[in-house]
Amino acid sequence: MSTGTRMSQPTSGGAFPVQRIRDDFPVLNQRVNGQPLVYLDNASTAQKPRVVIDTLSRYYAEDNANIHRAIHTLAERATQAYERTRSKVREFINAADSREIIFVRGTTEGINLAAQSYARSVLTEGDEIIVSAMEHHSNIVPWQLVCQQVGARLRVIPVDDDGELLVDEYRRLLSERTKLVALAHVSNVLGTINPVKQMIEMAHSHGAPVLLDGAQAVPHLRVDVRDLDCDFYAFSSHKLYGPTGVGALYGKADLLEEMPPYQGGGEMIASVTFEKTQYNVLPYKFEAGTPNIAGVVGLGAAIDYVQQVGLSAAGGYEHELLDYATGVLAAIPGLQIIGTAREKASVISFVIDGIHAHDLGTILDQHGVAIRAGHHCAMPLMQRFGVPATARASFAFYNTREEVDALARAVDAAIEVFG
Ligand code: 7TS
Repeated sequence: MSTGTRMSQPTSGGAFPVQRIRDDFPVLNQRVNGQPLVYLDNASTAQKPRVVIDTLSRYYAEDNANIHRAIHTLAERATQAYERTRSKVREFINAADSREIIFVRGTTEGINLAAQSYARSVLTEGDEIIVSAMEHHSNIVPWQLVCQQVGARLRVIPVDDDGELLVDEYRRLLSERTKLVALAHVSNVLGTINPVKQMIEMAHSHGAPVLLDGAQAVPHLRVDVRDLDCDFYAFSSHKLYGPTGVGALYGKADLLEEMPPYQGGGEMIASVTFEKTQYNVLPYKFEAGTPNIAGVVGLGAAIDYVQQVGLSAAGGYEHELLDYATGVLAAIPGLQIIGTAREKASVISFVIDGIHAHDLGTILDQHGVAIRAGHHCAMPLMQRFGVPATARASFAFYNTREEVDALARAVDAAIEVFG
C-alpha cells in the first residue's frame, strides 16, 4: 500500500515553507468562534496531515484484514503495511533491529509495559527507581505501582527555578540500590530538553538501565536510541502527527528477550496447551490481541511525512518561533513564564497575575486560540513551582509568527477583561 501522496516541498535554500506545510493540514483551515483557528495545543496532540488521513481511509477502503494469521491477499497486504511501519520506526529512532520495536497504545502503555514486565520481575524490596520532578503522571504512577508490588522505593531528581534537572542531586541519588532510571527526554510543561545522554551514562555506571519518555521529544528532535544508549524509549504516534491509540516502545533486544509477556492472548504465543504455553518470538511476545492495525499504518505515513519535512529544518523553525513567542509573551506585564531552561523545545507554560489558567484558556478560545490550561498531568511539578495550574502554548512546525501575535492579542484581551 502506498502512503506517498502530495505534500509540501521545502523551498530550496529559502525559509521554512510553513504556508505550504499548513496546506497539508485540513483542520487548520477553519474559523473557531468567528476567528481563524490558532492551534497551539500541539503538546497535547498534533494535527494530522492529509496524507495520514488518506492513508487511514485507504487502508480501510482497500486493505483491511487481520494481520499475521491468514493466507489471503488482504491479510498479506495488511501485514506488510503493519510490518513496514515497524521498519520505519526502527529507522526513525535508529534502533538496531525491528524486533526491538513493540507497538503499544501510546507512551503510557509503553511505560506500563516496561514497569510491569521488566521492573516487576527484576526489582525486589529495598531497590530504588529514580524519576525526576518534571515527569508526566505516565512516568510516575506505573513506577509507584511497581514499587508497591515489590517493596521498592521511588527517588526524585529535583529541578531548579529555570526548570533544569539538578544533575549533581541525581549523582547523589544513584547507588547500588538504583535498579532503574525513568526520565522525560523533553518536559511537556517546561519544554526542557534534559541532558539524557549524560544521565544515561551515569545510570549505566551504576548498572541501572534507563527508560526515556520520548512523548514530547520525537516531534521536535532527531532521536537516536543507539547514540543515547537508552535501554527503553517510549513515544506516542498522535503527538507525531499520526493517529491516536498507537505508539511504540523500543527496548534493547537482550532485555526484551529476558522479560516475561505483559499481556496474554492471541499472537503472543508459539503454542498453547493447558499445561504449558510457549511464547512467541520478539516483538510478537509483547503484542497480544489484534492491534491497532490502521493506527500503525497511519503512524508509518506520519513518519514518512515528518521525514520529508525534515526534523532538523522543522526543529530550527520551531526554535525561531519559540524565541519569538518567548519575547512577545515575556513583554506582557504580569505574565510569568514557567520554564526558562537553556535547552528547550517549543513549549511555553505561563501564569498571569490574577487570572486562573482555566479562565485564560476560555477567553483565548473565544478568540479562536487553542491552548491547554491545567496541571498537564504533572501535579508534582505544579507543586514545585507553587502554582495550581499553568497556561501552555506549544508550537508545531505549521504554526506561524502571526499566530504568536494572535495569541498575544488574545492574552491582552483576557487581561483587559480580568484586570
Ligand atoms: N509523557 C509525556 C512527557 C507526555 O507529554 C504525555 C502526554 C505522556 C507521557 C502520555 O502520552 P499518551 O499519548 O500515552 O497519553 N502529554 C500530554 C500533555 O502534555 N497534554 O496532553 C497530553
